[in-house]
Amino acid sequence: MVQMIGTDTERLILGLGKTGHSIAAWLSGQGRAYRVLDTREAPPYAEAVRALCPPERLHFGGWRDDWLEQADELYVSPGLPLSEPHIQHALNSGALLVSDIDLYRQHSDAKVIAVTGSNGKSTVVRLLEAMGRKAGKRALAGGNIGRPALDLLQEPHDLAVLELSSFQLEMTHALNADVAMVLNISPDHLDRYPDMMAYRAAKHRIFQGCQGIVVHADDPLTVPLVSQQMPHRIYSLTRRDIGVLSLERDATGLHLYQGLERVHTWDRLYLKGRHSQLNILAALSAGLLLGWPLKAMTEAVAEFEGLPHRCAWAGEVGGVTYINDSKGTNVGATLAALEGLHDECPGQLHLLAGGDGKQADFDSLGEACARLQVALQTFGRDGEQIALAAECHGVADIGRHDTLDAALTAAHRRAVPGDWVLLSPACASFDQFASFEARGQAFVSQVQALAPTGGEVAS
Ligand code: UMA
Ligand code: ADP
Repeated sequence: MVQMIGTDTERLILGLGKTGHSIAAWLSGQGRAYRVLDTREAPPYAEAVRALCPPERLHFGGWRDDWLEQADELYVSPGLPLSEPHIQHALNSGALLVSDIDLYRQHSDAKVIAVTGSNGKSTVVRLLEAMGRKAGKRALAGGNIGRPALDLLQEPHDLAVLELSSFQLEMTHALNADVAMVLNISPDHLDRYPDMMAYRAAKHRIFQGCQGIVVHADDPLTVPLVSQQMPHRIYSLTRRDIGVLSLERDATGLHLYQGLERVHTWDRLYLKGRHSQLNILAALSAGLLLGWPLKAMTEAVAEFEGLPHRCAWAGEVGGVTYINDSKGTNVGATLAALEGLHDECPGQLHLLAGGDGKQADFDSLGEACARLQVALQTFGRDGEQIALAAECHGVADIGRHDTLDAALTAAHRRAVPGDWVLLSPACASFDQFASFEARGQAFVSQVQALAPTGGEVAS
C-alpha cells in the first residue's frame, strides 16, 4: 500500500467502477489520502482498491452521511446522478466537485479533442485517433469509450481524443478543449434528465473554454453560442457551400468537397450508411482545424473498418445476412441504422429491438418501421412499448418475445435468402445482459448456432 500524505483536505471518491478506481490509483500515485464509498455491496474494483487504501477508509453497500458532510473534495463517478440527495447534501455542505476529466486536464500537456453527442461518439473518437496517428501524432483515445482519462497519463502521448458523456460533462469544470464538438442530439437518458433541454445543456458544457469548434450544420441543436471569431470548421450532408465540408455519392464513389472544390474521392469504404458519412465529416473537420494533412486523414478513413457491435456483419446463414448493432442503445441510433441499411438490403429487413428503454418515446421508431416496411421482432423489458408504437403506425408484421434468443429464432424462421436481420435494440441492455457487448456477443453466438455445418459466420 502506498504511504499517504496526511493533509487537512478530505477527499471522497463516490463510486468504484472504472472511473472511481482510476481516481483512487492516481491519488495514491500522488501520495494523497482519500476515502472511497460505493452504494453497491461488491463494487467492481473492490479488491484492487484494497491494495491502495486502508480498509477503514473504504465503505461499500450504502451511504455514509458523516463522510459526505466531512468531504472537502467530491469525486463523483458518472453513473451516479448529481441530483442524488446524499450528493446534493455533500455539495450543499461545501464540498468541491472534481471530475477525473478535470484532473487529467490539469496534469497533461497533450492537445485535447473532445467529442460528445447522442450517437457516433466512439466511432468518431477511434477514427480521430487513427487519423491523428497517420498525421504523426502520438494519439490516445479515452473517456466514456472505456479507458478512463486518467489512465492515459500512464502512456506518453501528445493528443488525447476524449469521448465525453453528458454525465461526465456535468461534473467537469475546466475542460478547455483544443477542439470541441457535439455530433448530434436526439433523445437519450431521459430517465436522468427532466427534459431534452437539460440533456442538451449538459452536452453543451463541452464548449466551455474551448479553443476551436466543429459545427454540424444539419443539426441545429448541436450548434454552440460562441463568438464568430472562434476558429471553426462546418460540415453538412445537405449543403455544399463556401466554408462547408460536405460529401456526395455517385456511381463512381464518395466525393469529399471543401467548399465548392472536390478534394478527394473514395471508391469504396468499410463504413456504411448516412450516419457514417456524418461521422467521417466530423472527424475530418477536427483534423483540418488542427492542420493535419488531408492525405493522411483520407487514408485513415479508407482503412477504418468500424467498431464491433456497430452495424457489424455477424454472419450469413442460408442466404440471410445478420447484422449486429447492439450498440444501438437509443431510438436515434436505431433510426440511423434502419435508414442507413434499408437502401442496401436487397430483401426484407427484419429488426430485433427491445431491452431497457430508459423511458424513451418510441413513436418515431414505430413510424420508421411502417415507412421502411420493416418486419419487427421485439424482446426484453420494454419490447412491448416498441411493438405498441409500431402498431399505432399500422405495422402488422410484429412478433413479441421475452428474450433476444426467441426474437432471433422467429426472424430466422421467417427470413428468406436476400433478407437481412438487424439487431439494433433502441434500448440499453441492462434488463437482460451485463452490457451491450455481452448482448452483441450473445447475438453472434446465436447466429453461429443457426448455421448448418460450413455456414459462413463472423468469428
Ligand atoms: N453505481 C452504483 N453505486 C455507486 C456507484 C455506481 O450503483 O456507488 C452504479 C451506477 O449507477 C452505474 C454503474 O454502477 O449503473 C457504473 O457506474 P460508474 O460510474 O461506476 O461507471 P464506471 O465503471 O466508472 O464507467 C464510467 C462510464 N459509465 C457510466 O457512465 C454509467 C463508462 O461509460 C465509461 O466508459 C467509464 O466511466 C470510463 O470513462 C459506459 C456507459 O454506459 C460505457 N456510458 C453511458 C453511455 O455511453 O450511454 C453514459
Ligand atoms: P456512441 O459512442 O455515441 O454510443 P457509437 O459510435 O458507439 O456511438 O455508435 C452507436 C450507435 O449509434 C451505432 O450502433 C449506430 O447505429 C449509431 N450511430 C453511429 N453514428 C451515428 C450518427 N452520426 N448519428 C446517428 N446514429 C449513429
